[in-house]
Amino acid sequence: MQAPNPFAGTRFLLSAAQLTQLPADTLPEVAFVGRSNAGKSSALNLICAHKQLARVSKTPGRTQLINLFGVPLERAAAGDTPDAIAGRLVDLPGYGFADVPQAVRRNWGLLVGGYVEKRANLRGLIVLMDIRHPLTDLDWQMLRWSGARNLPCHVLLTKDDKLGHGAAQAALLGVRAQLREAGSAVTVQRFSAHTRAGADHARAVVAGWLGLAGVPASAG
Ligand SMILES: Nc1nc2c(ncn2[C@@H]2O[C@H](COP(=O)(O)OP(=O)(O)OP(=O)(O)O)[C@@H](O)[C@H]2O)c(=O)[nH]1
Ligand SMILES: [Mg+2]
Repeated sequence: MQAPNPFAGTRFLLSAAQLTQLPADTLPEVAFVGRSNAGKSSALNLICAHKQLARVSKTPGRTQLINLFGVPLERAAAGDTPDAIAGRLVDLPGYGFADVPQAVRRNWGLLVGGYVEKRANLRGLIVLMDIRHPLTDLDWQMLRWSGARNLPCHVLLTKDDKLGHGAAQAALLGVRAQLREAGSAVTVQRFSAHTRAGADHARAVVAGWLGLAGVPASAG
């Protein structure tokens, strides 16, 4: 029998346009970040097995909000408070889209940079990159921000279904080699929200970081 998905029942909590609007930093958080259109929302939805949890967009980069989702506490632990949450998943605004005013770019840097560098309860960062266009300048920037505070970081190479197996595997090895060369300890996997390839592993990494029951903390 398949183990129950620890993210079942995850629900939308709130959107924050500024860091001051974030809830108190008492619960563990895992954030999803990446180039706009990389597949962040699709990955979040697949991990939570909830098709419409995070909005999948046709027009990339329009919203500059931090969206937070609550992962429910296991029923046994929640006891009399069935709405209690164990941690949060955080969908950060995407980067790298063309045609946005300088002010929007600056705001993105303040919002996402501030969150990734300073959020005390952030346990790990999932960085999503289209497997056909990995490691852009802003991807490296994200990896530097997380590296600067020794934050665990795991890369999902998304839209794996767009490449044949050989090309996808070559892309994976190429990204791993570049990270190794840069002295980075970041882990990488292939992922597809369409075929669900890599979903179980990604879920285990996130669950491990959040300390959810039954998942080894070192997953990944
Ligand atoms: N083929 C394929 N398409 C995907 C996959 N994941 C996402 N997409 C498509 O890519 C587009 C963007 O997906 P989103 O999940 O909205 O990406 P996002 O990173 O959240 O985008 P923004 O929130 O705008 O930054 C949508 O049209 C998705 O259907 C995948 O694994 N395979
Ligand atoms: Mg999105």
